[in-house]
Amino acid sequence: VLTLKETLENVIPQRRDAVKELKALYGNTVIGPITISSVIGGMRGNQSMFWQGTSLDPDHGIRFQGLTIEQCQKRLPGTGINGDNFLPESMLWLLMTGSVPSFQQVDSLRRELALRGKELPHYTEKVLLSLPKDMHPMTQFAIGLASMNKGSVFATNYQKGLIGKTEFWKDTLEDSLNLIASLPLLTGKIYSNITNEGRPLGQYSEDVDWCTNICSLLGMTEKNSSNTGNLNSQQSLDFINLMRLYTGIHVDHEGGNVSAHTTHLVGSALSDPYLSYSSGIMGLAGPLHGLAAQEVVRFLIEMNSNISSIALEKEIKEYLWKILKSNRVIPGYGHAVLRKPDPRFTAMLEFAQMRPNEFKNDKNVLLMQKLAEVAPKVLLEHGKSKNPFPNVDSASGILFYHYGIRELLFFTVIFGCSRSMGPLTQLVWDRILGLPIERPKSLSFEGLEALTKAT
Ligand code: NMX
Ligand code: MLT
Repeated sequence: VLTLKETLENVIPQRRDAVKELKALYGNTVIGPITISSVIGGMRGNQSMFWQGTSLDPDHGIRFQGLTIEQCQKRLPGTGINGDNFLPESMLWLLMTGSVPSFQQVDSLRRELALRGKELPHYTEKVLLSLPKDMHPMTQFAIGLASMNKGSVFATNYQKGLIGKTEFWKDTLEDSLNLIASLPLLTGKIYSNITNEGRPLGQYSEDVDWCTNICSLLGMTEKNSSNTGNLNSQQSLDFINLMRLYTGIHVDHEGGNVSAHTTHLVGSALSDPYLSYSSGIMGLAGPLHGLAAQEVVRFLIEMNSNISSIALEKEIKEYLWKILKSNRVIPGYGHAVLRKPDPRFTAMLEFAQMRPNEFKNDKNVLLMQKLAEVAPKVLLEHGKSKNPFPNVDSASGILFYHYGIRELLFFTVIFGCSRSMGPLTQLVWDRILGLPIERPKSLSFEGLEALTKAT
């Protein structure tokens, strides 16, 4: 079986030629206007980034190398055990190479990552242990990742002048695979820092998949002595599959989202993958982006303690209006690009709906479902948000909470494990294609004003 790197090597020449030809033949083709509104409006709608792995349709949502979530669920390999979700390792292969892997290819990548990730650098362990236990887990995450730049193969070989531009991608791939592989231990370390004075909650194994290791290190398997969630064997299997589903579909959301764009921007200065993705994580830690995952859980719990019954739509509406009138956002709703319910939200919802007995008495999960009916009506009436529908963060955190992960600030770390795969894939491709440093032109008020007079 060819490795991921060998498979990539076979794809590269044709893709390099195609991009070179596109630029040579059509480099001057105009692809859209840039308006003053977009310049002072977060560049909304500007089609100005090159991004290969995923694309986002406002009405139909995310596609991974052209495949919908449903198609990925049908076609991407899992463990081979009936009922198991596809492995995020499969998604990584798809994003990197553009093709659906075979079971053997995924299994070899699973094994490769498990071997690469079997220990954290000692200096990273030391840095993490020295952090205040109440420091936000996303800050710990970004610091941990940035510290790993000390071992970057790309940065070391670049400093020594050992590699030429056409070969940059190889060390970038090496670092990216090492980074992704390190995430179970890094995540486990952060979780044990905030819950267990840094003492391990579970075991790492070279024989299992990336998500099983994440779950084990969070103490979320039945046989763990800590058994964080007091899970029985069915719940423990379900939790691992929830983790596979979640981390399989949060990998990327085309290039313009804050975490992906930041990783790409920082990487364009030839910062190594650790520094680039650490910056992406800092962007993911914003409440309008990934931190909404924690905000939604806080919001659902608070709302539940303020309403007398989930069945009383009137009370839910009043609660939502109170938030809107105080100029706050309803977390988990709205999107910069999507104009329909987020299919990632639907996939997470379906996970709960397929297990009615597990969730029938969980009033937070029930409220999450009810809110998906009520909040869009309120947001439509409010009339501001261009998209009144639930986004990806609406359902995810509360499902993890159900199984026993109760530290709200931690949810976005799980998002960050998944998001590594898309932006780091693009970083490898940025280097394969030799893309230049990103450096758009900015305009002052006077500069914009002058342009209005010119037209
Ligand atoms: N609740 C209240 N107001 C909203 C919401 C919401 N959920 N969504 C948008 N608006 C407001 C928005 O604040 C803006 O108000 P103003 O004109 O006063 O600045 C107005 O509606 C127009 O915004 P849009 O153009 O619809 O949205 P935009 O593209 O600027 O922002 C989000 C997109 C996702 C940042 C925005 O919808 C939001 O803040 N949602 C809540 C936070 C959230 O769930 N974020 C997670 C996104 C997914 N992720 O993981 O990254
Ligand atoms: C994401 O997954 O990155 C979010 O939905 C935000 C976005 O696409 O802008």
